[in-house]
Amino acid sequence: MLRYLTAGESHGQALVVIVEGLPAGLAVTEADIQAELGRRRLGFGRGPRQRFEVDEILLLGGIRHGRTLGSPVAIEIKNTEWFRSDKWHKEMSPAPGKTEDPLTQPRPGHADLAGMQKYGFDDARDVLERASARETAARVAAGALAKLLLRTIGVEVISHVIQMGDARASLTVRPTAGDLTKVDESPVRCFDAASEAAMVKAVEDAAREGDSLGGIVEVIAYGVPVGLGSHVHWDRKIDANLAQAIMSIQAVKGVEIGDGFEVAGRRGSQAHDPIEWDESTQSYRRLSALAGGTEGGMTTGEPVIVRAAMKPLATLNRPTLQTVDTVTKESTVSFKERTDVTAVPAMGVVAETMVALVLAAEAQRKFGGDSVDEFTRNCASFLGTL
Ligand code: EPS
Repeated sequence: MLRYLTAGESHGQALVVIVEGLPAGLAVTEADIQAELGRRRLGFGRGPRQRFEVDEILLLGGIRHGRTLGSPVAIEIKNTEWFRSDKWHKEMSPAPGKTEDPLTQPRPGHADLAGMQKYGFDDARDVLERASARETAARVAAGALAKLLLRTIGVEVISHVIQMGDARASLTVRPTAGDLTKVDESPVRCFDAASEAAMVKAVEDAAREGDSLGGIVEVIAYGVPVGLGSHVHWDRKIDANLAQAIMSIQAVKGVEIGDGFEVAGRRGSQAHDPIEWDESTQSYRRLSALAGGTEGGMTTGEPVIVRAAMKPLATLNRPTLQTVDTVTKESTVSFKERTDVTAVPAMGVVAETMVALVLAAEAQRKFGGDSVDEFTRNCASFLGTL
């Protein structure tokens, strides 16, 4: 099974990810991974750090002459911040010592206070450095490999922003795999051009007031073969695994598969995707996409559609959130840090990553194979039996 571990703190020296279980023979270049990391830095509303963070990577193992070896792939992503100032060398030094500037006004909505209590820390930085969404850079590097593997069986995973604050896009037309460049060119990664201006304005308004914004992203995976995941056991259901993966993204508080929340209010006769036999392709197809391409915990062969709702960031440029100083126990407002107004466009790229990692793991579980050739052959052979 494909598995991966990330390590590293936001202002530490680097992030590291190890991806184990990839087949041998997958063509990978540094540029493939860089491209995905660059996409994660996209989006109007990010803070100053994104302008200097370059996500410089080092391929440490598992790849030789542009091909995976079947051994664990290890990737290091340097944190530009560490190399820019002495402050972080001191603050994040692994050597014994103590900070002169502990953060003791935990932000409501962040991991700060619960983490301080759970781990016995008196400095919120001991928690927030790892809770930070900087960690998603390491996941995106892993996701780049998952996307390359999925591409060998014709799967493409894309995303677009469908809501920014209260500005919502029309969902009448969905981007296809070929539209990803157009989505990425939008300052808010929105495919619906008519809604883009309202989204940009929502970000500008929040920025002016020192506030932050959440939103909703939709991920669509095209070309997913029928039969990934299973109905036979709770922890093998693909929709459950997608939900867990998406919910693990920092600040995501809601997950929807297809139109899951909308169909809850409909009658059964109006809530399911009718099935039809398509003579031209000699295959079944669904006439709508309410179920988001999954039924009974398995992919149906239709596009997989997952939505992720992100809460507004808990760090504000003009702090107004009530909290308590953990030393004096006096009421105060949470500490001020340099921050993004919104990270919803970037979260879309991270959500693609998480969907790709789940689908790649399940595809490997179904089709197996120690080499990419064996993996693709097994997939084609299965599809040929349908
Ligand atoms: C983050 C806060 C900001 C973001 C960071 C995630 O960092 P800083 O506090 O250093 O300005 O820029 O995201 C990234 C560095 C990144 O690469 O996505 C947070 O608190 O989660």
